[in-house]
Amino acid sequence: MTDYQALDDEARKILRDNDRGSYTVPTDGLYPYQWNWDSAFAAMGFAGSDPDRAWTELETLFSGQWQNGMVPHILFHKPDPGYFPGPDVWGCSGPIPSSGISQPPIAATMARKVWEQDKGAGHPRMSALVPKIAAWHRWFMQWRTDRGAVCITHPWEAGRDNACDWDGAMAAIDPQGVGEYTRRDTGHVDPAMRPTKQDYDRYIWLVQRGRRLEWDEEQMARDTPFRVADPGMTFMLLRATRDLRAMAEATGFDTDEIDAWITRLRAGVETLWNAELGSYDSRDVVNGGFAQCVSNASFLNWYAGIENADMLAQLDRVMDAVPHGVPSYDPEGPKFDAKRYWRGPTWGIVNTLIAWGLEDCGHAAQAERVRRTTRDLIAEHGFAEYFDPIDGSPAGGGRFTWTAAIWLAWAT
Ligand code: 9WN
Repeated sequence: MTDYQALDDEARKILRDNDRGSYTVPTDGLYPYQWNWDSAFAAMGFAGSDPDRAWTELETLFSGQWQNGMVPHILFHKPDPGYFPGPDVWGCSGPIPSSGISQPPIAATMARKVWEQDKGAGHPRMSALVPKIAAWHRWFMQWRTDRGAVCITHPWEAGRDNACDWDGAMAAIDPQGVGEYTRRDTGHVDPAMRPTKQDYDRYIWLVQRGRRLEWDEEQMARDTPFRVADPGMTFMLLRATRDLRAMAEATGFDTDEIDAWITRLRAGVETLWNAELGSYDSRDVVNGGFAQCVSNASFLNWYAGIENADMLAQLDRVMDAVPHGVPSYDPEGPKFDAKRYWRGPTWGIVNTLIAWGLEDCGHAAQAERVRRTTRDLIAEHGFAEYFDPIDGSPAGGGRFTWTAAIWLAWAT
């Protein structure tokens, strides 16, 4: 018999242990800083028991916002030798030492969830966040869209680091001159679960390029080998912009510009439909080709309020193919790897977003299937970063903030 009470207690303890006062780290050791979308999940995890702490999490995230509106993917609040690349490699000059790229924009969605649970005392805190979130979304619309679809300029920006989606664009990078460096991630977890050296050389090469161009968006966009329109980012920004609109309306913030973003993003989604594959897919903006990948991000269409019968059939297919879905890459695809990070494993956080979308669109049975499989994975294997979709074994870092957060806010 599963002891749900003990698991709830453990989830709360993980959040407490990873709490650094005004922000949480994803997990002790492997990820010692504040990550953008991890933090948004953490806020959701705190909301049920401590809305004040949930708001603080989001406020700390936005305290690192750059003047151009960008909210960095990592805030390096305190130096820590346990992670590479650190602030010295990024060479950024925002209000808090940070990385020079962003991450999946789910903060508006989570802020709305916190506000819904804390409408009274939370109202002024939500109001204060709205213009900051709007500035971030404006930055995405100005610098990260192609025909309305949201592009990434680095695999880390998508939050799905080594997804097969980027293989073509990554192959176009010649990482010559990247030099010697020492990875830290493979000292914390099994290298078979992490991106390869080929991937890392290119990750670092892209960081070095951004730094050389002083993170100037206009210059970085010129002649870049890596610019990929991502269904995950597009669906997440579309959903988040709708959530931003709801909060803006409640505070008297102008909604005209937000409406125009929604229209553009909605059009962008259409450019990501790969008819040959029968799925939403990533599109290489540099050479125009699709990646030919059904990933877990392909299934975020409902989360963005978009119905699609073909995707429903795809979802049934991939969930039937493995016992512990939703796999991050098609288990019947040629590149499937059950252990390697975003090339096959199941990620509870993405499952959460997929299931919310299914539920909102009236697909209760599918939503429940995704919830149950995620709940059982965590109950049986603990609060891991992600899971092997075939045998369910835990992978990556343990005692993970976002896995604890989804457990408390959604999975049970
Ligand atoms: C690089 C913190 C982050 C997540 C990402 C996940 C992983 C970092 C890394 O960990 O990325 O940003 O070093 O592997 O892919 O989604 O936000 O949990």
